[in-house]
Amino acid sequence: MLHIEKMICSASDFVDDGLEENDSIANATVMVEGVHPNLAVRFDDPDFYQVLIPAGEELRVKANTSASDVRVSLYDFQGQIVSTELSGQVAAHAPGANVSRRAFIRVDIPNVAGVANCSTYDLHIATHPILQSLQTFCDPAIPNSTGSSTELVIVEDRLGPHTDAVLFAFAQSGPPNQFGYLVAGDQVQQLGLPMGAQPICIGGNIARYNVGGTRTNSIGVFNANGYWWSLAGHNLILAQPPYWWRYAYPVPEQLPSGLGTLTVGQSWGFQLWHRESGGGSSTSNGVLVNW
Ligand SMILES: [Ca+2]
Ligand SMILES: [Ca+2]
Repeated sequence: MLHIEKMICSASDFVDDGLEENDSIANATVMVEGVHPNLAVRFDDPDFYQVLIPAGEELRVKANTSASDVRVSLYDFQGQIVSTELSGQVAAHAPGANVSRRAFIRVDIPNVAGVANCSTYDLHIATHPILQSLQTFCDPAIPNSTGSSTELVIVEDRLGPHTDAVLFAFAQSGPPNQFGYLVAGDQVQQLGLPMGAQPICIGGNIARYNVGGTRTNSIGVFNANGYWWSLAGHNLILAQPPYWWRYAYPVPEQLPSGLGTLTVGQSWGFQLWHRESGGGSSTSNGVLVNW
C-alpha cells in the first residue's frame, strides 16, 4: 500500500515519495531498469529497493541527489552488503553469475551532526553483461601519416558517469585535425581486409558509432597532440591524472546500426577508423571485448 508521508527536515517541510513504506529489506520496493525520478530520503527513513539481475549480468546504480551526503549500498540476494558509496554511485556483480538473482538497494543518509539530513534523488538502475576479458589484435596498427600507429585503448570503469556504459575508449597518436569514430564487428580477422590505405581487422556485423544525436555518436577529432576527442559531449572532464581520461568515450550498452544491446556471451572487436592527412583513411589496433 503506497502512501505519501510528510516529514520535517532541516526546519522545512519535507514530503516523502510515493514508494513508502520501504524502510527495510523485507519491505523493499520492486524496481526495474531505468530512471526513477522524484524520490526522497531522510536520515531516519532509509529507502530499500529490489531488482532482479539477469544471469551473467551485473547491477549498476546511481543516485543524482540534492544533498551530498546520500549513501547508496547494494546487498546480494542473501542480504549481505556488497558495495556502498557515499558518492551516490555503486556497482556490483550479480552473486552467482550463472543464474538470475535478486539484489537489494539501500539509499540512506548517515546520521552525522552538522550535515544535511534529507535529500531528493533520481535513481538510475541498469544491468549489464559482466565483462569477461579484453585483448588486442592487429596490434600495433600500421603507422599512420604521422609515422606513429594510432593506438586504441579500452578500459573498464564500473563507476563511470553513465550507468549504461562501463567501457571507455581512448585513442592517441592520430593525425591532428582529422576526425574518426569507433567501429566494432562481431568477427575479428587477424590478417585484415583492405579499407582505404590501412587494414581493418573486423568483420561480420559492423557497428558504427557515428549516429548523430545519440549516445552511440563517438565522432571525434584528433587534437594537436594526437589525442582523439569525442565531439559528442560524452567526454569526461578530469583535471587530474590519468589526464587522458578527459578524452575518453563511454561506450554505451546500446549498439548502433540496429544491432540491439550487448548481451551475455557476445564478443565484439573494436577499432578506431579515422581520416588521414592528405586523404584516405586509417585504423587503430583492435581491442576484442568478451562479455
Ligand atoms: Ca523515500
Ligand atoms: Ca523509506
